[in-house]
Amino acid sequence: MGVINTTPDSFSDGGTLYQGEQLNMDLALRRATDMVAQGAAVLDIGGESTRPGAAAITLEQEMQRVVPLVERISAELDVVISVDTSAPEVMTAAASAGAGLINDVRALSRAGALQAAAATELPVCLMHMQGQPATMQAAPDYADVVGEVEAFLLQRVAACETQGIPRQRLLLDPGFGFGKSVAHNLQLLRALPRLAQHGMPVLVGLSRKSLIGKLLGRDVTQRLPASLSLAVLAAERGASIIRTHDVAETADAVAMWVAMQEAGEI
Ligand code: 7PJ
Repeated sequence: MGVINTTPDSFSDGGTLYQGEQLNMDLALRRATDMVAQGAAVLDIGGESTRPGAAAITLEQEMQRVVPLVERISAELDVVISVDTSAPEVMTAAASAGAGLINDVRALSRAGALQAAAATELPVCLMHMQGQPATMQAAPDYADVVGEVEAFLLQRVAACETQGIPRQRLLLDPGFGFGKSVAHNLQLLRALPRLAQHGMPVLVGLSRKSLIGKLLGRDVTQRLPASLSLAVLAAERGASIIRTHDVAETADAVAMWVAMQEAGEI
């Protein structure tokens, strides 16, 4: 899953698709085309920056950033389009514009989100977050991080099923970096097999995240090698979808692991 950020202030690739105040659609489409050529099966389009301390955006801004780009990519490329949103209105509009997956870092917790997602009949990725983006990294706190993340996700699965979204249509994501210390992130990575055992595909986003900065002292521009290592570790532990800013490199890294796996079956 390649990340296309339409936010001017993303921590990882902030504003690179902007010309002044305006999202450049041609640049965004070129980025999308490159990612598909490099092996992305899914593109994740987001309009809300959830980095710690990011400015809140209005629904209108999010709609304007996301929906026209979904429409354009869906018209021009053969790829599943994921929409990274918590807003029910954006889910509905993006589905009409051609989105194939809803990716909600708030796990359909906003008022109306369960209903809107159900009505689209699209698959949904449910992610765990402790707290709110502005403050979530201040003091992440768990008695049992793995148990609590798992229990939260299963409770959201039950809420989806009640609303008519079957679990065959759900993906789970522990939400690396979303209200997690370095130790919490590492414990969750170790425990991915436990999350995967529920039968729903596991999606992980570790690309360029701050745990790498904290562990290795790397600036955000120097986190590719560690991101690739984390991608392979996650794949090995059962992740089905790797969310990444660096599609070509991640595809190669995971392909080596796949080749090794397949050699065992020859
Ligand atoms: C994630 C996400 C993640 C899912 C972001 C960033 C921050 N969606 N959206 N999982 N992270 N499902 O790109 O580092 O980890 S935004």
